Amino acid sequence: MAKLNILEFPDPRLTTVASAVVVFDEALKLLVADMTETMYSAHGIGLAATQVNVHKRLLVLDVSEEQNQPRVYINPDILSRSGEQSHEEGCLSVPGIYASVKRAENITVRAVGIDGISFEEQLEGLHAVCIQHEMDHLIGRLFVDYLSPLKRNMVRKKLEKQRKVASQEAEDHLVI
Ligand code: GNR
Ligand code: NI
Repeated sequence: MAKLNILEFPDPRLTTVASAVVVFDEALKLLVADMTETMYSAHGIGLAATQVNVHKRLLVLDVSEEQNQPRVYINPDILSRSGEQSHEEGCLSVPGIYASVKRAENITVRAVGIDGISFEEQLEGLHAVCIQHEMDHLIGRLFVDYLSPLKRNMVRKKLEKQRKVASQEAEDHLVI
């Protein structure tokens, strides 16, 4: 297995619209295994293929307490949505930034599993939030896109600053 590189905002590749998975082969299984490892290693509860620069409609998630229930959704579709919830969201592609986002409380999802078999699920709460967040990635949308342009610009500047500090620190370690 391998840990994959996660793209970060405002990388334009994160705005790519993913296309449907058509081939269910060993390479797809390997991608799912690598994405799952990458998600756990980054302490995320979900990861969309878009975030690792693979523009196919698939995502992995694990919203369990013990982080021992990985799930895969290939070619996911939301068949119905109802209710409303606001949750404080974060994103591995927007590190260190959190904002409340309003989403549907209940959704019915249809997707295909790694075995190529279609399934349907009713989800609520955090599981529903996470699927909606991941499915947004697959159409090139980030949670910061729900913020005002002003706030989004503040996010961009904060990330730029974080990266500058991190690279300066890396340089310091080289010199000393
Ligand atoms: O790890 C993550 N936590 C999270 C918290 C609230 C709402 C959504 C998420 S998903 C995020 C991982 C990620 O960036 N997935 O795309
Ligand atoms: Ni995300």
